[in-house]
Amino acid sequence: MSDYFQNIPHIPFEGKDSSNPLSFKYYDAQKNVLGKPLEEHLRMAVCYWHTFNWPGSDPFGGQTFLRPWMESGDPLEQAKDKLENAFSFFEKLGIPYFCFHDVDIAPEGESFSETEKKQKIIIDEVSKKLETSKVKLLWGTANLFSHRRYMAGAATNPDPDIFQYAAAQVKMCMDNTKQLGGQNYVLWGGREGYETILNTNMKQELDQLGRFLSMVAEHKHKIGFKGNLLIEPKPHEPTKHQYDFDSANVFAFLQKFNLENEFKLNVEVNHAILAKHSFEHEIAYALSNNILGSIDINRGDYLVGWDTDQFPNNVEELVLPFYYIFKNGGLGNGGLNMDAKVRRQSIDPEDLFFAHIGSMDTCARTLIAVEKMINDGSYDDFLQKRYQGWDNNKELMNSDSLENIYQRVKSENINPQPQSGRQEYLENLINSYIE
Ligand code: XLS
Ligand code: NI
Ligand code: NI
Repeated sequence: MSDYFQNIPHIPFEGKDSSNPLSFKYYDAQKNVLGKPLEEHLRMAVCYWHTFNWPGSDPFGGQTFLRPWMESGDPLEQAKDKLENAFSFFEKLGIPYFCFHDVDIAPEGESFSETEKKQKIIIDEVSKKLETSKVKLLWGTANLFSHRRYMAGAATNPDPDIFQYAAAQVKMCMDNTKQLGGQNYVLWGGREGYETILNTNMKQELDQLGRFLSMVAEHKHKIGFKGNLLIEPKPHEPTKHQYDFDSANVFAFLQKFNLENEFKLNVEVNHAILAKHSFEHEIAYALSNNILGSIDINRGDYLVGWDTDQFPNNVEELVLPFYYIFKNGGLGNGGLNMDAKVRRQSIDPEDLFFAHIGSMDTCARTLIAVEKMINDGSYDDFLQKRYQGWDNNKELMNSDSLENIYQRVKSENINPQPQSGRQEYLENLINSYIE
């Protein structure tokens, strides 16, 4: 077995004046924030795929990362080596959770049964690791987008055999997630969409997706999986028209198929931006409809129009969404999965640590600002005052009619005056909470 991270020590908390790049400046796991330890609020997770599988390729060049488990060799042995190194990474970082796709942790076989055997071998190894480790599984998911069989979709494929293959794969991955004590199960519909309506029967495909998700919900209850089922919206990538474009689109779809109580959302920061929303918009929408499940915390690039999956490092951008989340009771069963990768020139083991440390510090620093914001209450007061007129006008939301309102506007000579929205005042207020 290799020991890729052998030169990296356990990462300590040293505070913001430390000059040690391999230490936390803000992420003090046990610090009491809003009544409980910081790590229990943030529930941060390492994602297996970007941190241990992604080779550093881009459309113009291949692998840049030379990790021992990526060298040629027996794929099962490589998977075990990767697993050992992954757990050493989790422990040195002191991260409480991780997330994986089925194909990230074990190699695929020639047939479904062979793949299942290989999955079982590795899942049993993961089980053993979890027994002696503090790390837990935030969520598992099936990769229904990388293999060529899924090029025209998984649940939405024109070929029912591919639908069946995907269904079997999801069943297996849900069972494995349950075995590992996973707290959620995620579905990101990477290929559930289309390139051109020329070759696409949209109604048929949407019905297939509805049926597929109904079976997923049914299976959850059948096996007694207690975690949440989560759908992760994303627009335009990899297909031109994704069926799960954004939170509102997914919510409408769920309601159509009577699934709105079975699924919640896994909202990803950069997917929100790609949908031409802000992250806080997606969060506020999900919370307004009681469907926020979990977060993929990453960041995009202002100049590059695709999913760059960078580690979050900007507190200003996260304060408002975190405020909504934590004012509303927090992440519940969900967490902050760092669905992010280092840049392809960041080829050393310590680069993986710098990335994760920075993003954990950013989230911790944001939460500390949000605690001040909640305790201070000025922002909340502002919002309440802005809408307080509605407290004295309850009939408008219940029993009134256009006719009544029309009569009243005339008889009471209602002549409203516009009020300032105070955006700049609020921007300054929010910045004042950041330490
Ligand atoms: C891709 C998605 C993916 C999901 C899990 O853009 O973010 O990584 O989180 O399949
Ligand atoms: Ni994601
Ligand atoms: Ni993504």
